[in-house]
Amino acid sequence: MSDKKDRRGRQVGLRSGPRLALVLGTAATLAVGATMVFAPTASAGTTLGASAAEKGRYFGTAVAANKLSDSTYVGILNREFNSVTAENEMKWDATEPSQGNFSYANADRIVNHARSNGQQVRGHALAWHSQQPGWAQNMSGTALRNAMLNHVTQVATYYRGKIVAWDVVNEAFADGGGGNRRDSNLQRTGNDWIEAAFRAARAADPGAKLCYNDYNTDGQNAKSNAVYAMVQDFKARGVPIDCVGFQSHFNAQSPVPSDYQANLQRFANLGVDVQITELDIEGSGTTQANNFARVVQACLAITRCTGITVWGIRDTDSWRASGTPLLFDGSGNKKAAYTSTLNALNSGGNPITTPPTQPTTNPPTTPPTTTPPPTTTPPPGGAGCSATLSNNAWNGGYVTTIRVTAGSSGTNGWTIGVTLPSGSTITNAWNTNRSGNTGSVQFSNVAYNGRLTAGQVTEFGFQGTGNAPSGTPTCAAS
Ligand code: 9MR
Repeated sequence: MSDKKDRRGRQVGLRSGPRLALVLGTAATLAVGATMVFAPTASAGTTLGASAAEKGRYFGTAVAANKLSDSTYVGILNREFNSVTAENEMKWDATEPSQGNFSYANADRIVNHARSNGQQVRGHALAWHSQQPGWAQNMSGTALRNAMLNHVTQVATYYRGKIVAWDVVNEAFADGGGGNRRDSNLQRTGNDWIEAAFRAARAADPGAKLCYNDYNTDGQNAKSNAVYAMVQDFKARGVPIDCVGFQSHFNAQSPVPSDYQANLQRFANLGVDVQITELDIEGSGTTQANNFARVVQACLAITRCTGITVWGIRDTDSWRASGTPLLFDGSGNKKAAYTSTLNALNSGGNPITTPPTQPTTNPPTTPPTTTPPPTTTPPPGGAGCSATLSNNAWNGGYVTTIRVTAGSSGTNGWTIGVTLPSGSTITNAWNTNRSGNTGSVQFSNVAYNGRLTAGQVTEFGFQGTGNAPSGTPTCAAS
């Protein structure tokens, strides 16, 4: 084994192997399995990875395989980060495009790049309702359960020894006040599908930390309470779970919660690691910089917060580029948010000059997914678009998710019409521009989700009081 470290404090000559353990440095963090140990070096304090390493943590980014030929992108990636997550390349649709045929080329490009640069790898994501291959979307019951377990087993086995932590299950809880599981084909195979996935992952790669990962669980709310209860139950019953990922996609409607640190701490107190897994914060300037610093400070204040991953490198690499939510601008220059993040990592915290406001409700942040068209429902004929709605309702309120599907000509933009029942009022909406909040309400696309290719799908949502809407929304494409 080599104990050589490069000038950024990263282990080089890293050997893989499920049970290999390295212990180096005074601030060593030990992860059994694909072991990565961070120790302070002379250059700590000048890059995100080195500064995090000095605190015994990692600082990572999501990486897209098709950007590994972009020299600006790769320059920043290699200089600043000591952990990577494949943004899409390890998802089910990417790794098992037809049943039983596994395809790892793009994921391997990321893993190999990371390993040759001494960066650790987070695995994302083994079992998820979204980005399933068409063949899995078509399945149900025992056949789907077995296919999912086989997928978990095969992928976790293939990468055994190379992944420090896996997002075994992603986004399995519904938004809104009910604290319910999200309805999905996987959920319909039985409530125990999550623990079955964790057990399969543990058997396949006993050295990887196994995480549950979700969004809108960053503060204490009905959804995070439900995840908390699941983790508590898993720990009590010996279901293998080691960590909880908090995606931390923040914007004006969903700011860094005032109880962010306290919420992460309560999970850590259950005996799991916590990780900030997909951090991005829309905004600019001082406000954005202060929010990034707050997140870093929260993690550093929690002994079991083992690291932070930002969801992309430059603003232009982001899944929501128009919100400029990352640490580098489109040219690769460091933003104020970069400096505040680095300073917070080095000092354990910057003063917060602009405390974020806390909304009265904690709005969900359903990601605007642009998934491939399900093979079960062919795209509607002709130009135009179609929409369906689904609700998560409770006594006095609801969250509605609208799924927009482009017709055969695709869309440059779309407008959806929904009629609310009498007494119903929308209090908040996301991933859409809204006009009106009672009666007949119109929603149109925002910058990042208007352009859809034929059959492509995107989702937006809103929260309201009173009764949830029903029926089929109207959809007009431009
Ligand atoms: O950033 C990813 C984007 O490129 C994909 O189109 C999208 C498809 O679902 O997934 C994005 O990543 C998501 C992550 O896998 C899970 N949490 C929400 C992220 C942002 O949507």
